[in-house]
Amino acid sequence: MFKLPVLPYEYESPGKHMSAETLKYHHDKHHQAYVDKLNIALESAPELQGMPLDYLLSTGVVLPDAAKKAIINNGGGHYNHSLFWLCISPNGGGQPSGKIADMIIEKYGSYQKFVEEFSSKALGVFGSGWVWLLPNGDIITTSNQDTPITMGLSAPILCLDVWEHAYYIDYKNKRDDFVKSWWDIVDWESVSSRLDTPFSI
Ligand code: MN3
Repeated sequence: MFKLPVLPYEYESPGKHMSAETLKYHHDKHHQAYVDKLNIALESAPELQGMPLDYLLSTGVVLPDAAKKAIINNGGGHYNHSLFWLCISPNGGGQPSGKIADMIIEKYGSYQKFVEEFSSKALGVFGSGWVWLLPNGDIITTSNQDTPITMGLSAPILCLDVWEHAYYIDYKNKRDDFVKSWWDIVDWESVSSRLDTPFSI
């Protein structure tokens, strides 16, 4: 049985960048629903129970047809949100330093250019989806709850949820305002740690 992870900060603490109301709905309702539906899907596939989520979403597993779509969608939802909560912190923001900063500057020239590129991809996602930073510095997007590991790519180190439920309460339809504000809560220490220890669940 998969479980909803506890947020590593208080609902109130990201403050004006992400309200407690948004976090409560997003974590307690949306994320919880993915966990619940994933567990229900696995009831019909007992041979997969107890397997790590990374494995269920990887290219190395053949999922039974009856449960495949539900596992990809809800397992992806659980994986993506679990990483998303770790990417932000009330003490976040500012510029990255160390290895992660070197990687970004080597690939994009400057932190600012990287932010522009990532933000522009975030605004370019049509409908619901995600933006990802991979350990090699590539920025990619996915639709719905698709996740890079299902595409055979490395575990992502940073992600941004651009589903409307991630920002509508605080920013209404203004995804660009949400993305701009989100940089002020990105936890670069956490992002950097995933260069050494890939995210796994
Ligand atoms: Mn979401």
